[in-house]
Amino acid sequence: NTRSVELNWTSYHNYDVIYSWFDSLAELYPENVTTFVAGYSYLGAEIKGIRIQLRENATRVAVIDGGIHAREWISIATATYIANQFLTTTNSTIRAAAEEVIWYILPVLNPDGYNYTIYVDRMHRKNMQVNESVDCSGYSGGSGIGVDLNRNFAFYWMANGGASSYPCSVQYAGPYPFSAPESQAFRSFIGGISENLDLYLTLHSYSQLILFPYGHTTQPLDNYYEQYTIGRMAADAIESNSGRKYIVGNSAEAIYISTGGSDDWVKGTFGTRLVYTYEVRDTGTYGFLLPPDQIIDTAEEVLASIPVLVQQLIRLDT
Ligand code: PAY
Ligand code: ZN
Repeated sequence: NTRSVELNWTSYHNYDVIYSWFDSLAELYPENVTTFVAGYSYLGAEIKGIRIQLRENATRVAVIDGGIHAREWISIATATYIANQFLTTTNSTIRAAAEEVIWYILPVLNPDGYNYTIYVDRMHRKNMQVNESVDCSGYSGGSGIGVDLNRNFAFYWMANGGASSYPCSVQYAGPYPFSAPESQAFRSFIGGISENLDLYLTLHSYSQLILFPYGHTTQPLDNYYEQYTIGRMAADAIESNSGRKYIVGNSAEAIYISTGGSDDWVKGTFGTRLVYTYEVRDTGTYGFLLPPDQIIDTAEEVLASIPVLVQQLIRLDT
């Protein structure tokens, strides 16, 4: 019998601690929680997730991920906070939403990069893949290490800008789509559950935005209006929770043109009805270095928007 591990949200934790906590949850809630490994990182770390099903007859499936970018620590802490709340909340609205859906939560899609930001270079964004030898000294736009996983997905890969073929760039898209083991792991994981996938929520920081596909064009997607309206409702729920304003729009117009993101790939490949990229706190005061005393408030505001997304999914179905 392993010792039970508890997590807190007053500091940031490395993936070993998070994964041990997952194991404890699976022991504590054997009826509702299982862990799974989506695949392995470049350096061989597990990309581990937790599956939460509170009601036996739940059929809708949702994925929440975080940490695709190494330095965006708050996305990881928010994902674990949400998992914990789904299991322990006394708020009936949150509980009801949690029960409607089978949740797959993968807080650390880029474990190697996350460790590197904890122990070596706090501002690293990419994974830790070794690129073809190229001298990045004297280049201020990034380091030679790694691929930007959010440019490595096979949907309009490197097609319309906002991604780079230069290995030193922070937005290096990799030599070909799915060249990174982490994006491959995500592909095979999603491939296995895509059939009933209704909601994909990918957490990033920072800017306080609720983005939806696509990143390669400002041209509205098929259900633009639906995604926009529901995104707007989610932003309203956030604002009533904390007073924070989140701007809603498709990626290309609300932030910038980009290609090869996980959101666009999920939408473009599987047609998943609701796909959102949340850029959580803040708007630049601390940026990626969001102090740990803001973890709970940030995670709470994100959590407050989840019942809205679930209720709208149900409405669309009926
Ligand atoms: O879905 O359009 C999208 C992705 C947008 C994000 C990206 O570049 O991948 C936006 C950035 C991010 O979270 O990585 C925003 C931050 C502030 C950045 O590094 O530019
Ligand atoms: Zn990001």
